[in-house]
Amino acid sequence: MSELNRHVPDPVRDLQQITSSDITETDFLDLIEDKTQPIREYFTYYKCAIMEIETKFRVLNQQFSLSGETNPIEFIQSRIKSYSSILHKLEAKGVPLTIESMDEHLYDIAGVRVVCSFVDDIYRLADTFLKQDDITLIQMKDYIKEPKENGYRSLHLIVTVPIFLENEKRPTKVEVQLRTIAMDFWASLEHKLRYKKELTPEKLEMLREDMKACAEDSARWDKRMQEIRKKLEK
Ligand code: 0O2
Repeated sequence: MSELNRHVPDPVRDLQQITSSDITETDFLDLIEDKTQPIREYFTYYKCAIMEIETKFRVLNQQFSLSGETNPIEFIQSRIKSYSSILHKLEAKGVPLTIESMDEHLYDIAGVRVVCSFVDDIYRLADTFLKQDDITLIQMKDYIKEPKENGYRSLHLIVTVPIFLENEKRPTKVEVQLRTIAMDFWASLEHKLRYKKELTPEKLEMLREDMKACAEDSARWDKRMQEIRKKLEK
């Protein structure tokens, strides 16, 4: 059994242990606590990194409004990747299913999504954020300038941010996704489509085409709204 699996809650395995020995409820809870401790430790680092990144964007949002502009950020959403998504991604990458491998190979365990009204604000925020001297850019994917084949658009930044622990300064990876409200609306609908397993291939293909057309329409809307704002500012 892999290292990661050993640390991940596994009700079947734990049930087997309970039925094969006289284990009390307290022992059972201790067992769960003990087995999941190493991965929970990593998850705590990722949660701290999310807090750091969220604060940076909240500060930028406030600062932009000082110069008489409206706040560029509509909302921020953050999440830690689920155990099962981590396992699937490690398997898909063909790398060891260990906690160390997870920390090395997966860049999106901590995810922060910053949603703005206008495309220009996305680039301005990203630019200012990346200039901060404690942020290191590992990778940038600009799916706004070059959308995915299905129409997906967003700006993805993989960065490290240091988190300050009791005896250690620990650079921690976070994936930041910046997108407009329209891009976010599209992505959440497309995400639902991915899990519609009961659809026939023909229906699925039709919906994919529809989604692609929607992505193009909404990109045009984003552009027009941006132009209207520019005129209003003038
Ligand atoms: P979830 O549920 O958000 O965690 P890499 O991470 O670089 O090894 P990947 O997945 O190709 O490989 O990276 P990419 O393209 O930067 O995508 C990372 C994340 O962007 C995805 O995470 C989604 O959140 C989002 N994303 C990318 N493409 C699409 C898309 O076509 N549709 C939607 N709705 N979201 C997309 P996860 O791990 O797939 O999912």
